Amino acid sequence: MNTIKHFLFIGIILFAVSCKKDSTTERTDKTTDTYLDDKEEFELQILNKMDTDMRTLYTQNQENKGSMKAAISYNGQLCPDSPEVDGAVKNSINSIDQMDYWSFYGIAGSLVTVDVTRLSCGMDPIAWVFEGTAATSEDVSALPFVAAGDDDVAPPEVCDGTCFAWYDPNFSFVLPNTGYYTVRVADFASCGYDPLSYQITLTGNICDSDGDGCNDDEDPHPNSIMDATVVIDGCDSGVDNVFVTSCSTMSDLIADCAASANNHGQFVSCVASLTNDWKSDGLISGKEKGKIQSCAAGSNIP
Ligand SMILES: [Ca+2]
Ligand SMILES: [Ca+2]
Repeated sequence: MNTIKHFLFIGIILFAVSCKKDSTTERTDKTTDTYLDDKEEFELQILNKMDTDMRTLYTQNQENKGSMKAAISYNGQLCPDSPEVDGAVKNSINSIDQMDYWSFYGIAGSLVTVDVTRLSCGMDPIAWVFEGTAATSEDVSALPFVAAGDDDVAPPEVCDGTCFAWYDPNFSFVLPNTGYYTVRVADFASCGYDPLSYQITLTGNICDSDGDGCNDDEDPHPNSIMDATVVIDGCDSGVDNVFVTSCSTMSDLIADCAASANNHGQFVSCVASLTNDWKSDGLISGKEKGKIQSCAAGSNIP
């Protein structure tokens, strides 16, 4: 960069810094992003805040498809209000395949907020959310784009006066479908050196969809049937539908019998096996066992 360009670049940064400091000095909550919903517009915002050299490098990296095909691994599943810290993310301008990946599970219609706070002051975090999970960085880019955030809230005060003053991501969106999502985190226009660390926190109805204390990725019934009593094909046994294990209710296990049975006899036999166990374990009385069996026998399952 020649001297004039250099001062022009610094001048633009200082101008940007002064504008931001005047407008926002505290962390603020935002509801749904509207202006960031469009992926291309978001990319444009990114490009616009780069100087020429950085933009050229970024574009070259984007065009280098080979570096986008790196196999990825997920750092873990994000759960609400449970901050996770990672320090492995690299400067993505120089190595665009060095991004961080997290997953979360959520149900359609949930409002989810992603907050990324830099712990290394030299970092400039940026985050994207895609629907689904994938095995390579290129495959992630091909997933449906959901939302992204970049310069949304001020970095921790301790970082004032260091490096660039680009802000940290804090953005909200509504989940279009029930299932797993990918959160991709990268460093962008940092002045720091690897590794750059950050804290990521998600809030919203994610991770433990049925609220039974078992995270979805370990819950054999992530959407447990929580009816007050055991109901089979409309027949209410009147027996309390309790958790048989920490993650599954009686009705969950009866539903499993319904799903796996090839004929009605198999279903009734499968339920009988369950109720025998529950009676032995003292969960139900002999009379209650009879009520559940009666409902199973009278059902049209399968
Ligand atoms: Ca659960
Ligand atoms: Ca469950």
